[in-house]
Amino acid sequence: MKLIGMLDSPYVRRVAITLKRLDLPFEHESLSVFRTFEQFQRINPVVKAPTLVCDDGTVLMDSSLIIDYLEAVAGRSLLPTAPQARAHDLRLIGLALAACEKSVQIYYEYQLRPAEKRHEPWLERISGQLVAAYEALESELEKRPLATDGSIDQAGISLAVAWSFTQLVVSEHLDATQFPRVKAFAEYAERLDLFVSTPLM
Ligand SMILES: N[C@@H](CCC(=O)N[C@@H](CS)C(=O)NCC(=O)O)C(=O)O
Repeated sequence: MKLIGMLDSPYVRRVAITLKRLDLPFEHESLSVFRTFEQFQRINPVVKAPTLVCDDGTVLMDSSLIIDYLEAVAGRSLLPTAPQARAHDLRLIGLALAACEKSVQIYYEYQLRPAEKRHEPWLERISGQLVAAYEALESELEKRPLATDGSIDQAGISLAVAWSFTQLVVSEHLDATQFPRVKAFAEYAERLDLFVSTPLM
């Protein structure tokens, strides 16, 4: 299998960490959706990171769909099977992915759109959504902390990857001190070998 995309994308990083967590061997081609657009396009005309090229040549995209496939290959899951526990973890993952999406949108507004074309109401809306996602994550961790015993599952991977990415690209859009549990968990995750060997930068 070959993973295409750069680790400064939280979606690529969650897939790379999941591949390692599931002990699946893979190659990694660190192509940029911007700087190496045409090279990326030759592999996946839609130019979405992450892209996974399966051993039979099938080209997959979207991190959650790729992770679904990886779990089928590995024959095990990083989600609980009991419905209530699964719903809890899926809620954390949904919030983390929303935080990634809002961070990317804010980042693109500043990096890609000319300043005179920026639409303030849209920026306010997505910044509010970003904060709302982390508020909900903080409240979930207050109710039920994630384990910090050396293990990590998909909810923890997605949450930590999202937080580190937000801190890297749009930290000025939220006050990190408002989310001490999210921050502490991400710091725990970033010290794990899985994360250290899959650096954001
Ligand atoms: N829902 C997708 C989001 C992937 C995504 O938006 N990736 C960005 C890079 S961080 C990308 O491909 N951007 C280029 C584009 O959308 O044209 C996932 O989970 O993989």
